Formats: sequence, C-alpha cells, structure tokens
Amino acid sequence: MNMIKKLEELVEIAKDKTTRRIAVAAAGDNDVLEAIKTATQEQIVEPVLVGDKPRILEIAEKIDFDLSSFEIIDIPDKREASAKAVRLVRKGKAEILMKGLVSTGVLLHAVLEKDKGLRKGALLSHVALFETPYYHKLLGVTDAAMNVAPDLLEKIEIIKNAVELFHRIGNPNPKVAVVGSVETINPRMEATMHAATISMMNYRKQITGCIIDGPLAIDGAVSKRASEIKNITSDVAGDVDIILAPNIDGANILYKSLNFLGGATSAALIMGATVPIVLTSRGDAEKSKFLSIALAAAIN
Ligand code: COD
Repeated sequence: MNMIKKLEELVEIAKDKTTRRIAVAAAGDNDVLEAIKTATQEQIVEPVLVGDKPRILEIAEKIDFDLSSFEIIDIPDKREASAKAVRLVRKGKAEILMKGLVSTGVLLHAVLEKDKGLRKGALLSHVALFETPYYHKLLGVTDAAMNVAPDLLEKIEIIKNAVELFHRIGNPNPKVAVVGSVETINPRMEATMHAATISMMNYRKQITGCIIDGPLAIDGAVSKRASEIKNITSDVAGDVDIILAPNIDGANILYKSLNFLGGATSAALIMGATVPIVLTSRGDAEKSKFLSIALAAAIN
C-alpha cells in the first residue's frame, strides 16, 4: 500500500475490509451517533451501542438513524457502560472501542484495568493525523490526550505507536521530529535532552522503522525554508511525518490549533491496546469523529 495522502482515502481502505464491529461506551451522544450513522451507511463498521438505551433511541430518532438491526445494551451508568464495552472487545464481540458521552479518564481506566482491560504490555498513547492546506502531506501529532508528562522511555514507546500507525497506512519509514522550543541542546530544557538521546538511539538503530531528528522547533520541523534560514542540516526538517511533543499540553495545543486555526481535518486513535480506540474530544468536528472510526477500521 502506498502512503495515503488524504484522510478520505481511509474510508475506501476500510470499505475494502470486512466490516468491523465497534463497541461504543456511553453511546447516548448526538455527535457520536451521527458519526456512527455515517460509518454504518458507508458500511465500514457495525455498532454495538452500550449506554442509556432510551436516550440512545431518542437521539437516533432525532437524527433519523434506524437502529433496528443493531444491538443496544442498556447500561445508563457510564463507568459500567465503559467496563461492558471493554468486555465486549475482550470477548471478541467487537474489534474497535469508541468513547461516547463519558470522560476520557473513566474510559481509559476501564481500558487500563489489570486483567480486565485491553492492555497488551505496551504503553497506550494517542496519535492524531492531520490534513491541512498548509502542509504537503498528512501530519501526525502525539500524544495530545493520554500520557501527561512522558519520561524518556515513555516517549520512545509513544514514537513506536505513532510509527506503527504510519506503517499501517503505507509509510514504511516515517520521519519523526522530537520538538521543543529550540534546535540546540540546552541541559535546562529536558525536551532537548530527550530529543538528543532519542535521535542518537535512532542513529544507532536502537529505534528502527523511522528516521528521527531532534531537538527541532516546530517551524524547522515543518518548513524547509525555516530550517535553511536556521542552518539546520536534517533529513527530517521540512518533511516531517510525525511530531512528538514534549508533553500533553504541547501536543494538545498543537492539535487544537491545527483544527481551529489551521483549517485542518483530523482523525485520531489510541494505539498500543489490543484494539484501536476511538477517543475523540467534544470539540472535534463530526467529520473528524467519522474519519477516526474509518482510521480504526482501516488499520485493524
Ligand atoms: N499505557 C499503559 N498503561 C498505563 C498507561 C499508559 N499510557 N497509563 C497508566 N497505565 C497503567 C499504570 O501502569 C497502572 O498500572 C494503571 O494503568 C493505572 O495507572 P495510573 O494510576 O497512573 O493511572 P491514572 O489514574 O494516572 O490514569 C491514567 C490516565 C490515562 C487516565 C491518566 O494518565 C490521564 O488522566 N491522562 C489524561 C487524560 C485526559 O485528561 N485527557 C484529556 C485530553 S482529551
């Protein structure tokens, strides 16, 4: 498969596969059900809806979504609904998990629960893909939603998850920028120390399947011109595929800036669990929620 250039291509890839079942935790949410409706119309998923059944039916009627052929499991409590959706995945009754009207923390706790969750020994992390008119290819950003202040080892795991996602969408050797505020190493700036170590680990083939450089500031990472003005010699500068931010705040600000100020469309997943997890935030456009479902189905 060649690397996809547009997020819409995910829909075609997902359609070519057998329809994936998606367990939605606390499904009584307008935007989530809209996205599920589009995804079922496109025949890329078959939903199992867990949550407040009367509320789910009420929304379905309002948005003209015929649920008669889909399973609805009536569990109004959000914590219990999350645990049930996770159990469905564990039992092989769904191949994708999706967050509905439940807080990220509640769902992630169900996912992380020892012996009952969806851990497979790897770190779980969030990866977002952006398509923006201001960049020449899809751009990955990680981790905007799960790991709050990753240490060096966690950053390496976060990179591995993002790289795996890129491999699965047709890029066998993505370029990763470990970003911070500067391109030089400043021992007072931990992000630059981490970036230098991670880059050298890649150079020495301790981390493979990608090309990593850092520290880079975001301008040098995405703009060849900016990197040239700054005299940076780098295989990644100006052509980055994946941005690793120093922490959740940096990644989240970049994520929301791209969507709200950068004219971007996005799709995002939690990687590293036994199945892809769709965990979009309230503010995300319905299109992004649908494309995230398509991404989960396409890579699964
Ligand atoms: N991957 C794998 N295992 C993990 C991870 C991870 N990313 N994080 C925690 N664990 C394991 C731990 O090893 C432990 O065994 C268990 O899970 C519980 O770990 P704690 O006690 O550290 O868990 P918490 O209470 O800190 O919760 C983990 C969350 C992921 C819920 C927490 O990190 C969190 O709240 N992240 C931010 C979520 C958020 O608010 N996002 C908003 C942006 S949309």
